[in-house]
Amino acid sequence: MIPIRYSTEVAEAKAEGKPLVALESTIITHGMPYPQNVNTAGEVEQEIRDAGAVPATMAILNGTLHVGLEQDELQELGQANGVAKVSRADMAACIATGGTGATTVAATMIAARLAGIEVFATGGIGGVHRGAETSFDISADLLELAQTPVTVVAAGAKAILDIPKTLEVLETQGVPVIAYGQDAFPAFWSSQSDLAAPLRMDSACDIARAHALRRAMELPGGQLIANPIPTEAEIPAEELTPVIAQSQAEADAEGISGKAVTPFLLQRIFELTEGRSLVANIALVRNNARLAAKIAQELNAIAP
Ligand code: PSU
Ligand code: MN
Repeated sequence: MIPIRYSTEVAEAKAEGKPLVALESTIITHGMPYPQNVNTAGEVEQEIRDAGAVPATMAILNGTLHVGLEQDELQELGQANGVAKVSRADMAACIATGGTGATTVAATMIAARLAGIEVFATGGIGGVHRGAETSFDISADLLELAQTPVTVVAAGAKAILDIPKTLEVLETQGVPVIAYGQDAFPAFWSSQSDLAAPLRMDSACDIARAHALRRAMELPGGQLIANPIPTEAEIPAEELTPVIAQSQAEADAEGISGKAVTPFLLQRIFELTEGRSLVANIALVRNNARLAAKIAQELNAIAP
């Protein structure tokens, strides 16, 4: 009924019961420029294989939900112009109308659930935007975490978001927010923020056990694992604060709204830092892929 297609690699892994890690595609089409987007996607997939799991990059291509992309499909998606950014609201519509779309965190979680994949690695999640008290801009990613049972590994939240409000919404929605290996909630380009994470775990095994326990307790929703960027790849907050403020001011001045906000800010920050933001972004996504692969392996070792 759902037009779904598994890549050769993912189909084999499923048949053999190997651990799988889901990956999103909006980071490819709307989060990074070409060709770094395609190169990074390939490197992230390889990190997962090297760590003993199998990557499944999600996307909708011509009305079919793809779980795992073949090399040529990834290349094509990474170079295409005008690909839709697809979240929970528009996923079924995109498939129904034969469209092509890149999946956000929310849509990737839905695709992962359909494919029986419980662990997902990305860079940063969407959250509560600054000024949300007037714009009402709160990412659908947060509500997805409250209802779809996938453990998402991200590097915390970007300072383009209102981090305290993002944590408040996650708390209200009953989403476990777990910092990996430290007390502080990491802030994407910086390993530390001023805020303590609500929970802390120091091993992939504990994260997998908590995931399995939530499943056994029939609690809806997933877990957010906040994995700090490796310190050698950090960008000092002082450097980014004015860049973020300028990007946000431009977005406001140009009346950018809805799903265009996050891609606009990411692109401006990339330009204003002359690509430094991208180097850090690549390092943290790879780091998240490695942790997600470990969690997927641990989860596989726990009886269902
Ligand atoms: N944050 C990032 N990089 C990204 C995104 C968010 O640091 O690439 C992407 C993800 O796909 C995320 C989406 O799910 O943007 C959130 O968009 P919105 O804020 O419109 O919900
Ligand atoms: Mn939004």
